[in-house]
Parts: sequence; C-alpha cells; structure tokens
Amino acid sequence: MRNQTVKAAVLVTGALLLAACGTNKTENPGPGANGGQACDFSKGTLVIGVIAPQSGGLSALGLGIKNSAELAAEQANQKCTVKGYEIKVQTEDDQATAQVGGQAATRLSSNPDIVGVVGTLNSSVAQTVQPILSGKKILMVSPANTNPSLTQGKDYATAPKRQFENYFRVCATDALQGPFAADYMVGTAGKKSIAIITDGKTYGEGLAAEFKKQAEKMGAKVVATARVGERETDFSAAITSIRGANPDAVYYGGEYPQAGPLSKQLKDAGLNIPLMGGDGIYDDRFIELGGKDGDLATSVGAPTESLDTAKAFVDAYNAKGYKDGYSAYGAFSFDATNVIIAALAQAIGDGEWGEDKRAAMLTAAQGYSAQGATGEVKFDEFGDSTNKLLTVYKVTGGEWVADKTGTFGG
Ligand code: ABU
Repeated sequence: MRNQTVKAAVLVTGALLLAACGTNKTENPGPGANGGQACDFSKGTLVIGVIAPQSGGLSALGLGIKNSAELAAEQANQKCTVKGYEIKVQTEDDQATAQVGGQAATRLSSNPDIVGVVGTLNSSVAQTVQPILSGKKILMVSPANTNPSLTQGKDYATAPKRQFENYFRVCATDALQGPFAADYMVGTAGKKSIAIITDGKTYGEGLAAEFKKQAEKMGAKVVATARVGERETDFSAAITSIRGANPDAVYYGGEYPQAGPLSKQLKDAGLNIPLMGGDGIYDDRFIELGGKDGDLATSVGAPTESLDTAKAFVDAYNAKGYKDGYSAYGAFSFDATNVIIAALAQAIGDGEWGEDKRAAMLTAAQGYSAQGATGEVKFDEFGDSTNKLLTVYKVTGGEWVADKTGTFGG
C-alpha cells in the first residue's frame, strides 16, 4: 500500500515537471489526482483490449467489465500514470463464444500498440484466447474466469503446472468455489439428496464436478444428474429426468440465462426446492428470469458494497452514471486493468513503448502487489489470485442478500 502511494507520488511529480517544461501537452479530460494539470501524452496512445460479452444473455456481466476497465484507464490518464502516453480501451464483444473471442484476440494482437487485455468473462472463451495472446507475450488479466485448468492445467488437483506466462486472474477458482458451495449446501442448509444439472461448458462442468466431490465427502448423495443445452429455454426433459429421485436441492453448473428459467420451471413442475449455482448465476438477471426466494449462489470475493477498499471504485462508478451496473466482476475488472497499467508504467519507465516491452510487463505483473478495490491484488506462481475469498448469496425478498463470506476450509 505504502509502496503504491510513493510510486504514485513520484509519477505525479514527474508529470508536473514535464507539464512545466514541455511543449507538446494534451489537456486531461477532467480534474484528477494531479489537480487537473495537463499530462504529457506526447508519445502517443496505447491500447488496453477488453474481451467480454457486450451483447446477448451475459452482457449484464460483460458491460460491467467494460465500464470498469474504462474507469481505471480514465483515472490513470488523469493521474499521468504512464509517462508520455495516453491509454485507451478497445472493447471487443466476444458474444460469450470461443470462436468470436478468438477472432477478437487475433484482431487485438495484430495491433503493435496493444499493451494488455482484460478478459475474458467465460472460461471456455479464455481457452481459445490464451494461446493467441501468449504467442505475442500480451499480458492477459481475467476478472472472471474461474476454471482452474486455465492456470494449472487439466491435472490441477494432482499435478498443477503453469499453462501460460502471460495469463493472470484476479478472482478465486472453482477448485475452491465448488467445495465452498457444497460446504454451505450440505453443512449449513442440511441438503443431503442433491440433483446436479450442468450446461456442458468448461465452467459449468468443472464447477459442478468440484461441488460434487465435496458434497459426497460430506455425506450427501447426488441422486440424479442432467445436462441442458446452452441455448435451451424449455427444461422439461431435464426436470422429468431428475424428479423421480426426489432431490431436496438442485446444484446448477452454468450461467443465469438458463439458471433463472430453470429455477422457475422446477417450481412450476412441483419441485419447489432451492437451486444453487456459482458466480455465473450471481446477477439480478437470474431473479428477473425466474430465480426464486431461497435460491443460492456463490460468487468470488466479498460483496463489493461491503468493502472499504471498493468504496472509491463504487463512488466513481456511480458518479459516471453508466446505464449498466458494475455487476459481479466490475471491481475485479477495475483491479485487472490497474495491474496492466502498473505493469506498463513499470516496463516503460521514462522510455518508449515497443512490442519488446511486453516481456517486461509479464515480469512486472508477476511481481505486482497492491491494494485494489477487491482487496490485496497479488499472484501466485500459476498466475492465480492470492485472494481466495468467496461469498454465499441467498435470494431473499426478491433480491440477492449476502449470507456468508470466507474461504474454503478457512
Ligand atoms: N466464472 C463464471 C463465469 C465465467 C467463467 O466461465 O468462468
């Protein structure tokens, strides 16, 4: 924390000296931490890419990611954080689809002025994007991917192995989120006969598998399983296949566009039992789409509104008057963007940007340690966040209410 403050003071002082001596200056967009003085952007503009859904069912999450990245870039420009350069954000709509995300990554990586990418939202999209950005050593920081194999490989439980030196994430993984959910559902809520429904995607399948391992360890029985299609809206076949097993709860591995209607259709079919899912269902849209009182979700981190560290972010976000909320990953996206900006500032120093600076950015990101909106932001040897906090939320009176924050096993 203190190091960051000292560093910021040095940067601002340097920028003020430049403002006093130089001739090629650009006015800041508004008053910032440097008192509204002009920053020197005479060396040009550098670009941070955002790859996340901006349209379709998951756009509520993707728009929060985009807005929060833009907010971080705007604040850095106001503080003259990167000497000589202005930072712009270029957002690519991946439509929550691996193929579209891959095209976005290829497009961004062909730009020599790309300094990093915030994203993706979906673990399945990240699997395609990671190798493309890795080929050009472009720093990628995800605010939301939770599948453990992205950082530690498919044998993450027994023989973890770093997958990409350019890939980092600022959220906990499903290796913790799944068991944390099981601990609550079996240990706290007392559910012992559980049906598991999944959507067939990387995130949903991985999360449900981690949930199942821990639930069974705790003495619960998985009495039925079913799979639904990503674009399905009628879940009667899955509901029919699980109802004979008389489950007392459903765990859903997937996202809110399916989970909301599934919860309602379960109730309409006479199975008025709680549905629980992970961070992929933790959004108000889940409730709007049919999620009911008693349903549960885990999500990464502590509730943003409860964090002292997030207050400045929340105030700044609200002051911008964005149409869409910051949602589950806004504070994480703000922190992810600041990792890229700090790594860039460190790699450039007083020098000039060139693609050869990308390797130094990866080293800087690996050594990054600062207080972010979500708390301490720091990475382990796999590129995973050291912040392992998770929260259980319950739908109560038609809204999500936080019930328990902690770490699995902690
Ligand atoms: N973490 C939840 C949604 C994003 C993912 O696929 O990981």
